[in-house]
Order: sequence, then C-alpha cells, then structure tokens
Amino acid sequence: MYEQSINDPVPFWTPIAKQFHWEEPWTTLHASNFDRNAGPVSIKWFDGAKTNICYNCLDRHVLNGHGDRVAFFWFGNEPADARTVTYSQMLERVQRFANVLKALGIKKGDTVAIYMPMIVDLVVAMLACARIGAPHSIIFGGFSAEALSERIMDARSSVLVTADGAFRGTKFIDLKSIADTAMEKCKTRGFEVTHCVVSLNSGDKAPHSVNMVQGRDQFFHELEATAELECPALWVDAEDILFLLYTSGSTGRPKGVVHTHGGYMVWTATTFKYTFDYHPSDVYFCTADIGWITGHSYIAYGPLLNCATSVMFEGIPTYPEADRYWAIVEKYKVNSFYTAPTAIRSLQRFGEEMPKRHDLSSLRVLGSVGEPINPEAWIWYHDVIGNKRASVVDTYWQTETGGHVITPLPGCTPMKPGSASLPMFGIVPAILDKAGEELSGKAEGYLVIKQSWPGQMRTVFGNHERFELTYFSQFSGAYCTGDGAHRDEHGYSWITGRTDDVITVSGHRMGTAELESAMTTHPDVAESAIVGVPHEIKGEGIHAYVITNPGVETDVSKEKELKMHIRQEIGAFATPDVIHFTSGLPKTRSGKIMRRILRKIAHYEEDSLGDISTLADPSVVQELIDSRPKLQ
Ligand code: 6R9
Repeated sequence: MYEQSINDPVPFWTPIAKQFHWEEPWTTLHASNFDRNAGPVSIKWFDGAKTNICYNCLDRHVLNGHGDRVAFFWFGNEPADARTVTYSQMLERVQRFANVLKALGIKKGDTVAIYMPMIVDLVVAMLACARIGAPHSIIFGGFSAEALSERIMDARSSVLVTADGAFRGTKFIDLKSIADTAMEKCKTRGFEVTHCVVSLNSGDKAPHSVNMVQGRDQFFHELEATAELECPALWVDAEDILFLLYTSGSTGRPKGVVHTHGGYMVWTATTFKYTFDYHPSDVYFCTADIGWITGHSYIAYGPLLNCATSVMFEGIPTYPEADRYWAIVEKYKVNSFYTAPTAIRSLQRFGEEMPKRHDLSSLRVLGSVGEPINPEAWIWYHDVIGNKRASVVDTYWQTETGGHVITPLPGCTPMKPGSASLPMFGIVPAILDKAGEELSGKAEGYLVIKQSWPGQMRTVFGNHERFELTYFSQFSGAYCTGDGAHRDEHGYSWITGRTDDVITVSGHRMGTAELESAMTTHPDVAESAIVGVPHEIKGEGIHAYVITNPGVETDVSKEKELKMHIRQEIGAFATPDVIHFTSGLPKTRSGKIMRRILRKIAHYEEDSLGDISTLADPSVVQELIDSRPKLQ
C-alpha cells in the first residue's frame, strides 16, 4: 500500500476518499507547489469538490443505520460522573448548536473561539462550527487570559464558547473568570467579543457562582434547548477552512495553523484507521486534550469519521488515585490507548502495583505521541501495560501535518523501542544536511517531507508569507519539519528533537522566543534567554536566564514572582523550572545571543562549551557557571 501511495497516488487515494460523502466530486485529486521560486507555495487536495466534515462524522453514520452506536463514553473528573452519547444524540445536539451559532450571527468564514474543558459540549461546539462552515479556533483550557485574548484577537472571533469552570483533581480551574479577563483585554485593545456562550459544567460544585454579563453571556444549555432541531450541513469547498489552531514556532507570536475540510478529513480518518488498526466495536481511548492537535485529530475527527466508540476523559491520571487510566481501560474494555511519554513516565513512578490492580487484557494497541519516547518508558509501556502482547505505535507528527506522518502500523511494522519507524502512506521523508543536500542510507540531519499529503496545513491564518518562510525557505522544494532525525540501517527514523528554538515540555510545544517576550513584559526584567533542559518526567524543562533592571533584588521571592508572571502571561504549563539571574548573556560582537553556550551551561556540560572566543565578553561564561542555581 505504501508503495502505491507514493508511486500512484490517484488510484491509491481515490477509493479511500470515496468512502466519504462528497456532494460534488473533485476535479483534481491533488496539486501542490513546494518550490517558492516557481511561484507561491500552494497545497490543494480534492479541489473542486464540495463536502462537509461534520456531515461525514455524524449524518453519514446515522443514515447508514449506526445512530445508536456510542460515540463517546464520557468520564468526568469524579469517577461517579459518567455519561454515554450516541451518534444520533450527537447529530441532534450539533444541529441545534449550529442553529444557536447562526442566531448569534455566525456565518460561513467567521471564526469561533472555543475555550473549554474536556466535556462533550466542546465536541458539539466544534462540529457545529464545521457544519456551518465557520472555522473553529480552540484554545487549550490551560492558557492564561493574556494568551486567550491574543488568540481571540488574531482570529477576530466575535463569539467565544466557554464553560463556567472545571475541576482537575481537587483543583478548580476558573475558566469563566479567565475568559472574562480575556474579553476585557480584547475590549481595551479595540476588539469586542459580542457573545459568550457558557456551558454549565462545574455548577454547584464550583467555589462561587458564575459571573454572567448581561447582553453578552448566555448559557449553552438554555440556547440549545430553544434552538431549532434541524440544520442541514452546509456544502463547503474541500479547500475551505475547517479550523485554525495556534502553535508555537521558533520566532514571533504563535501562528494559526490552517486545516481544511477535504484533505484533513481523508488524512485523519485514514491514519486513525491504520495506526490504531481500528475495527468496528473496538473501544478507543486517547488521553490528550482537544485543545491540542492530538485531540482535534484523534479524539474528535479521526474516530468520529470512522464511526468509532471513544472514551473522553475530563480528569487527570492521578485523581482520585494514580490508577485512573487503568481503571478506565478496565471499565470500558479499551482496545487502543493513546497517550504521551510524559504521562507514561510519571505513571511508571507509581510502580507496577497500579496497573496490576486492573484487568488490562483488552488492550491491543498502545500509542505514544508528543515527544520522543525513551526506550525505558517504551519497554515499561509494552511490558507492563501491554503485557508484552500489545503493539506500541510511536506516532511522530505535528500540528502542521494534521495527522501521523511517521509511525509503525500494529502487527505490520516490526517495533524498535524509541523509533517512530516508517513513513505513513503518501509520506516521503528525507534527511538533509545543513546545506540542503539529501543524505542517503544511514544518516542524521534535518527531517523534511518532499511531497504533499492530504492532511498538510495549507497556510498560516492571515499570513501566507509567514507560512512560506517558516516551512519552505530553509530548504527549497521540501516541507521542513523543524525536527532532526537519524535514519538507521533498516530505514527506521529516530526523531532527535527540534532543530529550532522550540521546546516540548510535557508534550506541550512552546517557542523560546514566546517565553522570552512574556518574561520581558515584567517591569523588573531587562532581558531574558530561555533554553530547554533535559527533565526526567517532563522530557524537557525550562531554564530561564534573566537580567533584571538595576536595583532589583534577585532573591527567592523575585524568582517566585517571575514564575507566577509566566503563568499569567501564558499558562501554568509554561512555568520555568529554573530562574537563573545573571548580569550578562553570552553574545557575539554583533549582539546575537549564543544559545549553544546557554544550553551547555544549563545542561551542566561546560566541559564541551566549544569555541567562546567570538564572544564580545567571554568572562560572562564563568559568571553564568558560578551563578547557576543548584540542581534540585
Ligand atoms: C502531535 C504533536 C510537534 C512536535 C514535533 C516533534 C514532537 C511529536 C513525536 C515527536 C518524537 C514522536 N513530536 N510526536 N517527537 N517522537 N512520536 O505533538 O504536535 O504539538 O505540534 O508538536 O512534537 O518535535 O515537531 P505538536
């Protein structure tokens, strides 16, 4: 299949795509240009076709007689909170909510911001947007008011769908208050969110009642209850925008990655089916949050397009106890389970006793995503969770790729712990050296993809030039992933991590530039440089070098204050592990910070600093080594 997908894409993709409903057929299956010298970069799949992904996720299955199939087993933060929703119930709710959005003035092409916890209303809201051709822009519920407001403004979303709050373990996340602050920030910056729809999730359990602003805020359930039942899916172009999702790069502010109805549909459905070897009646459980791409592609769209039954989980793996995932696997007899290496490592710490409490024999496929998985965690996952029977699929992909691009297929690809193995159908990866020369055989270098695939991002929202510069300028004629990879003698890929200034902390991707600019908005900070450091559980931790303004006391309380500042600017998941006060940073004579040196010092590798003679002031290196905070 792989060979055909590369050599003969039209006969490969045509029967796959025909499993979906296209109101009008495509005129060209695929056309793309990756070469900036030959004109603007453009990517088109199924061009000329009319379809709607929401119709393909819901109506198609209900019309085929699968309306009673369970779409989601929803499980709340409290183990007593469990609900089941079928495909026909989803269809009814989505139609009503699509009518709600229309009544709020949303038309095709208008973006809708969604800031919600892991509840079914979130999926209802996103599919309702898709149904009427309104791109959704989901902002992860862990983002701060500042980050939320920036994303609302960048996409100019006049409607925000949120919830009163959510419990994560015993901690209450006050989503609506954060949303209120974000909407206020938008207003003072000249943009108004005119309608805010609030799902009542925490209700009476919340520490305080939810604040509702008259004329702007309305309850989700009240609007839904009075909305018309029917709302036929709008037929949109295959290349119309389905959603934007903000992601971090090496420079500048996060960018809105754009995916479209047609190609993303075919890609997420196909990769879900093959990577997880999905069969009807299987139960699948992905622990990601829908606020990230993994949740978009592999909790919402991929599974729904396959009429799959999924577990959707609101809580955290350690509440009430550290066996929560395993209890869920046993309760719902989960066949495929998908999580991140950071979660595996943190659960591994609780020992084998936790998984041994439960019958995990239903598990057949175990997925990993978000960062390289270290062989030790891989082996524990395979041996203890998978009882040495289940296949481990280490899926390498990105927000930009829409779905898996390098991954084993269960029962088909021989596994090697720590390797994402071989390319998915239609993916032609290559390893390049710094000069852009393609390396053959066993090699290590920059990972690029040479041909377009259906789920590829199409542009950066509102900034096509940034799209071209970010992904197609370093090496001409290929999509640059920003990751490094090593290819072994069997052609297996081993992802070595980012080659740019992006770090991945607990699977959350962030740009060091973004963290630095957040740090320097603190009035006491003159300059900051941030690097990733290896971290046992989180994969990478954050080491922040900070130069304060003259006269500022650099003590423990200032350290705490700066950590809190980052939480407020971005979110708790971006809190630095180390604040390293210094009076200078290693800069070249032209003023460029030499991050290589900062990394070496943060990694305790000063023995291999390399050449520091080009620094404007080499003495700063010793100061940095001496002032380094003690390892905790
Ligand atoms: C899906 C997702 C993308 C970056 C990517 C890479 C890292 C993801 C990986 C992996 C090694 C894997 N990454 N999966 N590295 N092995 N199986 O995580 O998207 O948040 O956009 O992050 O994550 O560095 O470039 P996103």
